[in-house]
Amino acid sequence: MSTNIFNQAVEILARNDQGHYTVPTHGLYPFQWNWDSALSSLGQYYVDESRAWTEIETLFAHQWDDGMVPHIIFHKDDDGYYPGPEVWQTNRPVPTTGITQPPVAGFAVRRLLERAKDTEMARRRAAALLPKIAAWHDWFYKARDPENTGLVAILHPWESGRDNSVDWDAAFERVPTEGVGEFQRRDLNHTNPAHRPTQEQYKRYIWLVQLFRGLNWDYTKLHDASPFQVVDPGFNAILLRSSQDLAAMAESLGETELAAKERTRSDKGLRALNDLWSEKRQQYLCYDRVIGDVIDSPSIGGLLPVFAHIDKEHSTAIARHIDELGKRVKYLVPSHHPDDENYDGARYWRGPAWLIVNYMISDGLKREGHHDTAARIISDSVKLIETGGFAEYFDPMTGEPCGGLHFTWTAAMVIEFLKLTGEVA
Ligand code: 9WN
Repeated sequence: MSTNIFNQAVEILARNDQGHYTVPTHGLYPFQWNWDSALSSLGQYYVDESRAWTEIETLFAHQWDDGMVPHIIFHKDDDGYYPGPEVWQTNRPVPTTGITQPPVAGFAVRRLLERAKDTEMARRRAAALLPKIAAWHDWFYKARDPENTGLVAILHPWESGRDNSVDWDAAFERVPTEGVGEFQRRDLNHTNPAHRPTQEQYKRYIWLVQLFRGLNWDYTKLHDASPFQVVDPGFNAILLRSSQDLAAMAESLGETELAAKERTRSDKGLRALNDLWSEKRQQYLCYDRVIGDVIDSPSIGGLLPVFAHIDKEHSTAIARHIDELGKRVKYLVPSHHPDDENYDGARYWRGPAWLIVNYMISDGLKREGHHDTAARIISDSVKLIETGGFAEYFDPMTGEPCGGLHFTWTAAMVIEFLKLTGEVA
């Protein structure tokens, strides 16, 4: 069974491979996405080590001069996706969007480096990526933390990677819809509308793009101009983990100054993250920077920090929290708490389980010694695939496959899980 699943996953990676980058799935997402590529490289490694590095190198070949690494790279024309390059108008040689996505590349590169069979090649390629990842991290602090708090804000829900999370609902109310002309969504041609964001949310997504476009994508202006500035603990934890991993790599490659800078940043960020801990919810919460208040929404964004090196007390509480969730759902980890009135088990980031998030959470739990909780997450993830195929996300109660099919990062995570558990040698 496991070998069969493994082979299917390898086939999906091949099916979505465009030579130097991979599409998340054909039709629904016909371009290169930022955190999809970083995480997918971990699965590609087992098929072709050199190809895994290429995936990340292609992403960084489109880094902006200011250090930002865009969320989508539009390598080829394709009118199957909206909003395309004509909406973003970022004026790049190869068009890209003008916002970013969770910076998981530092983590992925370290993992590739540590696993390397061809160590000479890996050290050379990691050394070339190091300053680029560092420049991206620098960009975050100058563009998204102007008051030097230690934590960065996202300015668009698409940056979080958790596009329609309940976390953004209240802050999103402040984003107007006036002036957004007619547009035609393409996602609904490929998937069930009940699994996707609503039309109202799409109007607001586009309004923000229009605002930023009007500011010529100048990072010095975007933060303060945006009516949506949210500090997402999950997003920050990914950045902090990447900083920690970048520091470790920098040290092993003799870049001591860079290592020290990334460590200092990560220590400060971890301290600041503590202020987002909720005793009531036993998890971290988002913070709305515009109104200066926490957002009391029990989503997976508040459990994901276990991926960074948070303190023992909080990682233990998160493990307990996930054990409790495990009694409520058939398949861990729901992206939103099932007891919350806004939970919706099939709608994208408002309830469904996602394998990439499962992977990051289980990685953190294992490191902190919560092996049973991690094992349950991994075994649920593999079961979801066995029954539902390689879907984009899954209903955590029923296991119903939702969103797009033949999904690259789902396949990559399955390869990771089967290798990590030793189910496939
Ligand atoms: C917008 C590609 C991406 C993921 C995101 C996921 C979804 C895009 C969309 O698909 O977002 O970026 O159009 O819905 O939410 O996490 O990177 O797989």
